[in-house]
Amino acid sequence: MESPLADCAQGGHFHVVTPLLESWALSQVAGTTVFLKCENVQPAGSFKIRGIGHFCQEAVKRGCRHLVCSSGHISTSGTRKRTEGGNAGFAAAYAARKLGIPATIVLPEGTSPHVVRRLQGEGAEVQLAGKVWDEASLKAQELAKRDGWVNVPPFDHPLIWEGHASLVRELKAALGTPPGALVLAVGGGGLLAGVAAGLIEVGWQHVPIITAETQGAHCFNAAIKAGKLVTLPDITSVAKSLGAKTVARRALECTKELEIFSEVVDDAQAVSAVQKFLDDERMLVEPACGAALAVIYSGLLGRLQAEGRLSPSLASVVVIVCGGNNINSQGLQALKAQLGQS
Ligand code: PLV
Repeated sequence: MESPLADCAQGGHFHVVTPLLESWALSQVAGTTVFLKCENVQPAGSFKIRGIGHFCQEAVKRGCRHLVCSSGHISTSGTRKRTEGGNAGFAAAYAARKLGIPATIVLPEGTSPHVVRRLQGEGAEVQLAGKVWDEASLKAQELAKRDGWVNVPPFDHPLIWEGHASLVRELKAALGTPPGALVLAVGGGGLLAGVAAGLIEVGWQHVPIITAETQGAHCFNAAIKAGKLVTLPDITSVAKSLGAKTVARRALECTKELEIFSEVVDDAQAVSAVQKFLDDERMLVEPACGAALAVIYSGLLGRLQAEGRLSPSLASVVVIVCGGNNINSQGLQALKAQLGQS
């Protein structure tokens, strides 16, 4: 059997080509054919492995011997605070195992033992540092000063975008002709920057992108409105995986090169979309992904069409089902209870 490194040297990658499924239920709601790009079935649970896998492979080619990633978000449920593992951390741990090198994932103190065990199960060493992610991130940066150690950025790096761009190449291979619009969630803007790069690469730069954020994690929308980068004071949304306080500069630049409609939904719409999607498609995703699905379920697509901003007759709409690890049936019930939906 070939080693993962040999595989990597031959240009192999760690993500899988994901299914593009037509959704009858979402098509009914949208009044147009909706395709789901199912990133929820990627190794490590989300689209993140595309960019992070690529970044880690390139880092190793350039001499990296140890990967470091700070990941994890504090979430509050009632009076209880707990830390969820960031999807970037899961992807980095997975990539490191495939590359056969060690990974250290730095998480804030108070991270649930479940998350620690899962990352350790991927073979990663887990260090707990600081009370919040920013402090864990400082620790990771300090560790990355060691010889041969490299810090894995969750979204703000050209190699991350290059990796995410593979998603658009797959869309082109599966669809042939361009869709009428693409829907995706924005946290730090890495997915957006990668999809934009992919669209430009395959000559589909005229395809409009509808970006979805939740109120309280809306740093991209805030930046568009201000015409410059904005740092949110705090992340108050339950969609913690969208919880970057400042979007990547490149994401804001994309608005000048492509047609982008930035939408903000509230937590209730994102969580309700998660529940509807579970019932309609039998797939459970994080509220971060629910934000994108809410563009269809909450009628925002129809509104953009009614306002004449999007064509009333779209060829099809592709929703990027970004996935996410921080959800299970109990977690969904807790979110619904928190938002008065149960
Ligand atoms: N989540 C990253 C960064 O958080 C993380 O470490 O969890 N959907 C899901 C399921 C995600 O995990 C993320 C990113 C996004 C969407 C947004 O992607 P981005 O950051 O590239 O815009 C802050």
